[in-house]
Amino acid sequence: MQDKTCLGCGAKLSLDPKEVGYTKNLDMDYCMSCFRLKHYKDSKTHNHPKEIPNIKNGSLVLVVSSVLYLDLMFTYPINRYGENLKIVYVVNQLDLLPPQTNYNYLYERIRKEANLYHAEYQDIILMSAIHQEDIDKLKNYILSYKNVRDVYLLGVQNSGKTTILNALTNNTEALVDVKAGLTQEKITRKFNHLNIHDLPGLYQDNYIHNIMNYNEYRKLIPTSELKPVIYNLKDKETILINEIFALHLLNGNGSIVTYFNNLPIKMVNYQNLENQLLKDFEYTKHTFKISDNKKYQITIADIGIIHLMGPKTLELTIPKGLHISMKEAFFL
Ligand SMILES: Nc1nc2c(ncn2[C@@H]2O[C@H](COP(=O)(O)OP(=O)(O)OP(=O)(O)O)[C@@H](O)[C@H]2O)c(=O)[nH]1
Ligand SMILES: [Mg+2]
Repeated sequence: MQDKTCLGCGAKLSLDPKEVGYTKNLDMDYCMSCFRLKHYKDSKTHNHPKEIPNIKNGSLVLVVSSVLYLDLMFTYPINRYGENLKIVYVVNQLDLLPPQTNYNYLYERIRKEANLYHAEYQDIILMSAIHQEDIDKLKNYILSYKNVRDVYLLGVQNSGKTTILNALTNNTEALVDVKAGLTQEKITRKFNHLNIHDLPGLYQDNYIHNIMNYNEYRKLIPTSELKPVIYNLKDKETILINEIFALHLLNGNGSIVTYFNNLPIKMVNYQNLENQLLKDFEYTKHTFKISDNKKYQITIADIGIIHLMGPKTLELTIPKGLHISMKEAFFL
């Protein structure tokens, strides 16, 4: 008899409390951890998956990324996971960006980034898994690969892989949530004649789940449109974001546009910054210098984006263990 797997995360159901798919009763459809997440929004167990499952040679691989953290999109060695893979980059959660976003610019900017990393791919698709018309287009796109039998959804945690699986197959049994590393094992379903495989997320160490527990970080991760908030900062002025990030202008002045999940932001006195940062974390400082007058984007882990134009020098204070990058802006 085949092992029964949890409908929520794909883990093998087990009566052993040390296993990820632990349940008290093998007649249950969900493991204990998924049951608690589904019904009580509580998540204390489930470790993050680290293994990359084998991908059958010649398959179609949809590499899914949230539009929020495009800075790392082309850094994963996808080609190494199988041979003759047909790789398609899917930029999801487009609805998080302001409605006036210029998608042609976004697309060309992503292509430029792909070239920088010498990424090989069939296409780049911009979409929102929550929009039915985008899902319908994706269905037709997948079906246009006549010789393909297996389609894999691969990408970092929270990029929306399981949401896409559910939408493509009209089935909401698999759990979706901002819980990082929710899907534990491959979940396979039929879509027409194809097998669609939802893979556990590629584990990104230095995202917000690395420094906070689920109940804290779930309020920070954006799940709906990010409203830009503009600050006109002068030389040596500082803003404090959610008491854990600070941006200080070392040199230059002008507007800074922040995109976060309604996080509280206020101007503070730099001399007194240490006392205003939450004591729960150790902090590090990063200095960025912009010499030209192009628009740049600072991406803070999976939490938000700051836009700014040069020339400027700024210092960012963030909790130690979080990823941060500065690149030419992906959207305007
Ligand atoms: N606004 C918006 N939210 C989305 C979209 N796609 C997924 N989400 C949300 O993003 C969160 C993560 O979605 P999942 O489908 O669980 O992500 P995943 O890639 O399967 O994550 P792991 O299983 O942890 O690797 C959930 O809260 C989803 O509701 C989208 O297109 N737009
Ligand atoms: Mg998932």
